Amino acid sequence: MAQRIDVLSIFPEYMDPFRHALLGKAIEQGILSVGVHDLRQWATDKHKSVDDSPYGGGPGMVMKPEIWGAALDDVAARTGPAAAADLESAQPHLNRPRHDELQGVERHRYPSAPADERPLLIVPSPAGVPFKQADAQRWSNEPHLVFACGRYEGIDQRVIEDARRTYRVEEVSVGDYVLIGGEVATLVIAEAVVRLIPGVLGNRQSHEDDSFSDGLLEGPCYTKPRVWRDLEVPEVLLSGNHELVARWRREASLRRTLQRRPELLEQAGLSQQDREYLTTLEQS
Ligand code: 6GU
Repeated sequence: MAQRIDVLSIFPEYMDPFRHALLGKAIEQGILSVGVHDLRQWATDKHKSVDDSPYGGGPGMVMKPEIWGAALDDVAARTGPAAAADLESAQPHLNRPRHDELQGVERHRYPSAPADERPLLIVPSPAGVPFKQADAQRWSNEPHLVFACGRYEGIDQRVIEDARRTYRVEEVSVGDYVLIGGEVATLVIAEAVVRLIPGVLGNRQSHEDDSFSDGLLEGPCYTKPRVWRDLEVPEVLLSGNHELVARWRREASLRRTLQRRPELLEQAGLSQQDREYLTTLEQS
């Protein structure tokens, strides 16, 4: 099933990265189709205004509900301006050799079948729930994702309420800081999701080893040369002993997670051996 992403934004040119690299390749391969739509196409007054002052007063502007309502209706139905041509990849990648293709590695879908036929509307907002790798995994199975990029102080909340009639809706934040609008957050989320769609990255192992997939941060990695500017690659990685290498990597992961994100250790699935190793670290 080819998956589809639509994006609504007053700055559609922000979505140009979709046309490049992995995202562009997914489009090229027919794995993904993307529609980017200028919200102003649904503005009705002569200045094509999309915002107004907030009820209750205060600084900033709020995005108007009528425009968002009409735009979201059209995107769900692929009618009106939302029926326009899809985004095209910036470069033809189709017949290039892939450095990430592994022979004999089966394609994998993350489990979860949406029983609900409504598309999923994602509303990036600093006031949303934190976006996590588990969300990326769930959403990589969705046939149709729609991103609503707000600017100014936000979108009139009734738009989100009303959209639940047509969409399932999730409001998410990409971190504890404030961006000018939802566009860059949309790129972040879309990249995290699309790389998990089967066939977009060459092999499954490469995302099962990702930071967060097992609840821990990934440790450091090395390549040739063995010595570079007097700095040596850790000896164990040259040993050819897969079991020792795996244990070293696990410990490097645990060390880094303890140092940088200790709160992750509470949720990670740790073995008795992991716990003993952490105890030795905490004692030194
Ligand atoms: Cl999703 N949007 C905006 N505007 N700011 C953010 C964010 C999203 N996540 C963190 N900061």
